[in-house]
Amino acid sequence: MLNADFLQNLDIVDWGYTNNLEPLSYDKYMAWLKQEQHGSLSYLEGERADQRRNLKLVYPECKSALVFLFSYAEKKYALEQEELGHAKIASYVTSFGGLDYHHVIKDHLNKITDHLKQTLPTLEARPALDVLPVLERDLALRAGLGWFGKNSMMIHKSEGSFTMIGALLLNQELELDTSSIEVDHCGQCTACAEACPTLAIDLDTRTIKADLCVSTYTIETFKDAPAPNGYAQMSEVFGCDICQDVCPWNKRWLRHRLSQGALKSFNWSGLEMMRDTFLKGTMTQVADRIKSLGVREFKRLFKGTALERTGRNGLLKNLLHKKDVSG
Ligand code: B12
Ligand code: SF4
Ligand code: SF4
Repeated sequence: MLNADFLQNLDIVDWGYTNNLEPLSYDKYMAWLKQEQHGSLSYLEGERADQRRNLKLVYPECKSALVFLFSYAEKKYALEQEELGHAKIASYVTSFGGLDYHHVIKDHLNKITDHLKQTLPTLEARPALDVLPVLERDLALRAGLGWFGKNSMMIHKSEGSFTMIGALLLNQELELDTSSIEVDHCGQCTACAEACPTLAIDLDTRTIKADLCVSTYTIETFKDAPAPNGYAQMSEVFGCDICQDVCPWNKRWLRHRLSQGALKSFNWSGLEMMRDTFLKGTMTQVADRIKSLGVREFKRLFKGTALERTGRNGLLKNLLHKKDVSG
């Protein structure tokens, strides 16, 4: 139905199928909201929280789902081999040819739908990728693709956690085996919580306190607001990968990958502007470059990239809270 070469060309490293429309962790999600751990992320509350209870509340015809893991580990580690400046941006931003991953993965999901329709002409599929009120990590769990790490990431045993989850909600069941649920492989490890500079990880519930997370502050907070304690000393200016960088399951991926030969060199095509603005020089130099761009100019230069979300002013806000940015 889905051949390996076709999927590999779309950077899909694994996929799974489930006909279980209800999350296994919905009660944990609701408890998290009740304790107000979602902080300023109000789009996770209310009606959109109710809808997460069952895929039918998002797509009434839904009978099953295919879930795909899109890996960006190779590109992430290839970039780390390059000579870079002081400021860091989350690796997913630079891993999809400079484009916002939503556009790229949605395109891939549409290609998969077209492919499936060749043998299943009555199939209807709705892509789920961040925007629909779906607990995507839980959906990946039900499709057998990994477990919830203590940093709350969906971790795949051989692919690690540098993956994006994309799903197709389907109007019919497929003749496919449903996968068994992956067991927890974190064991006694607590490396992610120890490494998180803002103490955002709650090891007991395997969730994060969203307002303490640098990812929230740098990607989801657009106006000036107090930065989480510890942020000023960090290099991160857009997103954060620290709790994944230290994870033994990602280190294991890298060890295994390097045992097969050198990483492909990083392809800068489409990323030149991002490199020259953000990934060279000191933090102050980066801030100065952003200051010199007007809001419209920034929008034009970074159109279609993940950086569009915060825009010029949001990024400048992130930079001006850095200890080593002068002026
Ligand atoms: C809101 C959001 C955020 C928020 C809140 C993050 C969070 N941890 O909740 C912020 C802005 C901080 C954020 C940051 C990031 N995000 Co985000 N985010 C989302 C979004 C839109 C919703 C997540 C959500 O529902 N959170 C609610 C909380 C309660 O859920 P949870 O943390 O997963 O907690 C679950 C576990 O605790 C679990 N659980 C705990 N114990 C147990 C025990 C058992 C037995 C079981 C079954 C479950 C379980 O139950 C909870 C409920 O499901 C999803 C897309 C989507 N629609 O799902 C992407 C998503 C989670 N984000 C993603 C990514 C890549 C990131 C970043 C890495 C980006 C970056 N580099 O900065 C960081 C990672 C930070 C982190 N450690 O989580 C990916 C994760 C891919 C993966 N492999 O896991 C997703 C799935 C987007 C996608 N389509 O790929 N994100
Ligand atoms: S993404 Fe960064 S700030 Fe957020 S929990 Fe992980 S290490 Fe902490
Ligand atoms: S760092 Fe350790 S505890 Fe955290 S997610 Fe990875 S294996 Fe689990």
